This record gives sequence, C-alpha cells and structure tokens, in this order.
Amino acid sequence: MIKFHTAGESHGKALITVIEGIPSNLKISESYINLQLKRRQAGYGRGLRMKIETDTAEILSGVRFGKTLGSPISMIIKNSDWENWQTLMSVEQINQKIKKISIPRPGHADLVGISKYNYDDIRNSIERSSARETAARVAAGSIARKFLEEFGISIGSFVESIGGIYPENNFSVKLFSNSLPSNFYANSISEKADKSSVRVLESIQEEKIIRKIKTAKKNGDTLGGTFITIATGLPVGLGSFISYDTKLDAEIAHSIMSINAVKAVEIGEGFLSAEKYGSKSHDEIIMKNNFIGRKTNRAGGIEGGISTGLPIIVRAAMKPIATLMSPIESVDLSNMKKVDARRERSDFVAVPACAVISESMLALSIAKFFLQKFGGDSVEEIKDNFNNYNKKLFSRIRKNFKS
Ligand code: EPS
Repeated sequence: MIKFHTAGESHGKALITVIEGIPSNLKISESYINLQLKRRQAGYGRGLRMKIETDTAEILSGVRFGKTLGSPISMIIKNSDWENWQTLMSVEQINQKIKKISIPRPGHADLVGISKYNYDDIRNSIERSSARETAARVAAGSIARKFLEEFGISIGSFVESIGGIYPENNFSVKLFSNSLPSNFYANSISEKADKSSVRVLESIQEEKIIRKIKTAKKNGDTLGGTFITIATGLPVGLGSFISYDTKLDAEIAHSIMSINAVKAVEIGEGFLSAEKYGSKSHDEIIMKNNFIGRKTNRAGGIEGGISTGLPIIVRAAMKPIATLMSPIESVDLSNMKKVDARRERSDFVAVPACAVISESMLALSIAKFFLQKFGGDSVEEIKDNFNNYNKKLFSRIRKNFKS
C-alpha cells in the first residue's frame, strides 16, 4: 500500500517527501526524478520564482546502488529562495519587528487559513497553501511512475485549453472513440506537449494562447484552463465496486482535485455523458482479435470503479491564479476597511505545470491500486503475480461461461 507525505513551506529551507510501500529492486535515479521536476517548472506565464529555483531532489533513504530497498524513500528539494527569506521564515523566535500581512487575496487560502488556524499574520496561510508544495508531490509521483513503467503503464498529459482557447481538432474525440493504435503510449502525447511552451498539441492554438496570456499580463490579470491526463497499458481489474473507498475513479478524482487551484475533475466523457442517450454513451462490447474489446472508450477506462484496460482519461479544470497585479476588492483586517487585495510575486498562468503535477498524482493513485491487486515485496514478486493474472484472464472467463 503506497502512502506518501510532503512537508515544507514555500519560503522555508526545503520541501520534503517520504513515500512508503514501494517494493524492493525498483531501479531509480535522482536524474529520473529531476527530469520530472524540471517539467513541472516549465510553461509560458510562470513568475519570477521559477527563475530562482532549479528544483532537484536528493534521495536521503530507501535506495542503495540505484535500487529501492522496500523501506521508506525520503527526498529533499532545497529552496534556493530560502537565502532571501531566512529572517521572515525563521524557525526560532527573532528580536525584530516583522510587518504582518493583513490583506487577504480572494481565491487564495489567505482568509480561510487565518480564520481556521487563529493566525495573526496572513504569511502563515500563504506558505503551506502555496503550490510550491507540488514539487514534493512530483518527486514522490516520479517513483510511482517509474514503478508503473516496469509493467508497461505509461502516463502523459497535455493542456486542452487556456483562457477558453481550445484546439481546432480536439484530441479528446480520438481518445473517446478508441481509435488510437494499440501501441499508443500516453508518454508519447507528453513528449509532443513538452515541446509546446503551453503544453498544447496545436501550434495555432499555442500562438492564440500566448497572445491571450500577454494581454492578461499587460492587464495585471491571470488565466486558468483545462488539461487532460492519460494512462495507457493498464490491466483490467484495478479498483473495486465493493466499497466507496475502493473505487478507482473516486481515488483519481480525489487525487487530481487535491492539486492547488483545481476546481473540476471528470473521467471519460464526464459532463458530456449527462447530455446523451445511453445508447450513445456506453462502450459496446465486441470481439476484437479473438479477445473481448470495446468499440469506444467514453467511460475513460473505468467501469464500476474498476479499470477496463483501456486508457484512463481524466480531464480537469484549473481556476485562474488568485494573485492579481490589478487587484480586486478585499478588506484590510487591521482596520476592517475596503482595500485592493494584496499583490504578491506569482505566476500569471500555471496550467502547464498543473498538468505535469496531475501526471504524478495519477501515477500515485494507479500505483496504489496496482499494488493492492498485485501486491508483493519485490518488483520480481509483483511481476509474477501480474503476469499470472493477465495470462489466465481470458481463458478463465471462457472456461467459467462455457455452456
Ligand atoms: C510555485 C512557487 C510560488 C509561486 C507559485 C508556484 O513561489 P512564490 O510564491 O515564491 O512566487 O510561484 O505559487 C502560487 C502561484 C501560489 O498561489 O501559491 C511553485 O514552485 O510552483
């Protein structure tokens, strides 16, 4: 069973993550993790912080000679910006008057944070609620991703829209029609998206989006968008309908919704399916190359909380970044008077980063359910369980139903 924790404030010394439940003998390197961290830092529209940081994870435990030991893997990502924040973020009491932040930004965790935790400075809300924490998630997610690769499971993402600008040819249609070649790997979509400064698949769309981001920047405004995360190469049978908390779709929705600023998650055709007749919504069962297959994949790879073996397709929406350089209305808590919300160094758009983070969260969720089904202590043991199940799956169905 995979469990992971992150710790660290945005302007503290470092971010930490501990991941437990990864079996032994998985080959892993810091450079593999750092590649994913670098992808998280990319995207047109990010702020100055990304110029200061070069996120790199140092593995502190759980790995020996390039292979996991089965023990908790802990990692540290140092914050380069800490140098400039040592006084403001001091762990020890200091003898210096600090200017407290008293103006909350609408849309951020500022106001709810001080209300809930009884803080006397909004800085305390800002620090842990910052999306900086997602760097630690990507480090943990990279290990889950590497584990899934051992079994041919691949994960990728692309940005579908930013500021309402969608592509002319929506790739989702292809995904739901199940018309992709059988050797399609989700990471091939990521490789294409990685080449775009906003992680989209069409160059005309990229140009339009860049123009819109430039306008937003000029106006001191921000933008959100939608992104699609895909997993391919899955076995049939991850997750279960047995209980509410064993359903794979519920696990994935939780996982993606937990990413900062995500406000909606759908699996497969999601909201669109609510508008359709059942006959145009479900995936017909057919015989394909002597196996049981599906005509379409509108369910997005999950039926009854269980993976169907077809690609898992998750679509999510990120709201615009809450920090506005042309601020909207707020209240100064020091005198309860109407003011403009506080400005703070921030990104203008972070949808491309959000998509990369979502790959890590999807990897962690799938790896968790994968280990529940095929669990073992070493990669080799899990491979035996996995191969045995897959080899016998269709012959078992045939035998059980032979009349
Ligand atoms: C982020 C680090 C943050 C922000 C951004 C994401 O750094 P700083 O606050 O020092 O500029 O750039 O976080 C937010 C936009 C937010 O609202 O929390 C990162 O590492 O991804």
